[in-house]
Amino acid sequence: MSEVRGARSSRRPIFTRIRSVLTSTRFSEEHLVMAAALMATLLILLYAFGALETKGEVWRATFGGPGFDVGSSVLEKAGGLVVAGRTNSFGAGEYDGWLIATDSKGRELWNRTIGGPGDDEATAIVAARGGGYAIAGGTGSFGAGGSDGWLVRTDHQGREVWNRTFGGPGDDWAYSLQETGDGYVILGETDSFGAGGRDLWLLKADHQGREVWNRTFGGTGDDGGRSIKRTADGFIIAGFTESRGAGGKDLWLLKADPNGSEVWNVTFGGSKDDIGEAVIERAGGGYVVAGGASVPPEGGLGDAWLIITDDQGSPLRGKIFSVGDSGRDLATTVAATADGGYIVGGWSSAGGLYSWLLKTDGAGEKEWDFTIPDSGREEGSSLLVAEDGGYVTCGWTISSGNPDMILVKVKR
Ligand SMILES: [Ca+2]
Ligand SMILES: [Ca+2]
Ligand SMILES: [Ca+2]
Repeated sequence: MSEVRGARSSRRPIFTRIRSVLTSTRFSEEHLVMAAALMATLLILLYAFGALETKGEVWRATFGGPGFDVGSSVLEKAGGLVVAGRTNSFGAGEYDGWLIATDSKGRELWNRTIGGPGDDEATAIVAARGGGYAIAGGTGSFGAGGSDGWLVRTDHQGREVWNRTFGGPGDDWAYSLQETGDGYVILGETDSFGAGGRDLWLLKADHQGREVWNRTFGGTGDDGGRSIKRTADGFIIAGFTESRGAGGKDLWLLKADPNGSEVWNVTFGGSKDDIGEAVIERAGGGYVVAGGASVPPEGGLGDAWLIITDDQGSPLRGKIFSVGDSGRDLATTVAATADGGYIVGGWSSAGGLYSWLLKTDGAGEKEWDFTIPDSGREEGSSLLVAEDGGYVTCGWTISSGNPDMILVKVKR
């Protein structure tokens, strides 16, 4: 690992300029009443036009160099944030996994690259038992050939404690990670093992990263896992399957017991491609799945999809959302909010390629959505609900002319 300098951070004070103009003006006493009236009028106008009610950025921070730098997963820790992703601006060659710790306003505290000469990426980060972090991803630098699934344990400063690769001669990759109390479970896809094509891949490791078991799920088509959450009775998994369902890829929801054995699985979708990107357990039972639905007649991934199921995976609600009328939209992450609703993160290609937040109530009905200017995200990229109730998303921005990693805090 090596430390990288030169990352940039910027903030966008939306109302700061208004405030500075008002406070820098020298009011005479007789103008104070007029000024107060003006300010009251301004506040009324702001309110009338919804400005005070509008979602907006609290801050944004960008990190990167001349190459492509992107954030995939963000974690809140005491007094700050840690984001995991990848960079080909810094490190040991091609892409490297990239960890950046910031304070609570996105100002960098430290950063580390992880990897070798090949393509390496950190896709998920969790707090490790005993302090520090565990990072899952993929490595093309180390392992058994092609790419391998990758689990890296670091201390609280992001310094590597150990790393393990998992896989065979084909391309294997991890996308999601959970701490299980007695180790880790990682989810991804494997081209080395299973029933043919890619298979959904579930792997349990102990606290030293040594494999305990691994399971593959799928048939002769391409099947993959994107998101896993630990539940009281095992794991809930979202991904896609081409081997079963209604045709093309279907969104795939699987329930596994603590040993990784299947309890049930269900598919959602039509004849075109549908995908599950994220899943959470629902308060009171059942699950909430976010992903993409193909919408005829265009085919392919079309609109963002939110599905609420009971505890057996039977759908209670399915809602399809889009930004504008055209373009492709995808939900890549979902989290529960304190008011019993959900916050969904995704991207939209309507009018460019934008990162997008959608807030729903507990029934999945839209309350508001917010497009984050000059900010994109990739499949699987996460968001977090901060302790103060705001939202932090990660992804990339091309504001500097080439893609840099971005963290954006959006007010609740
Ligand atoms: Ca590398
Ligand atoms: Ca491999
Ligand atoms: Ca398969």
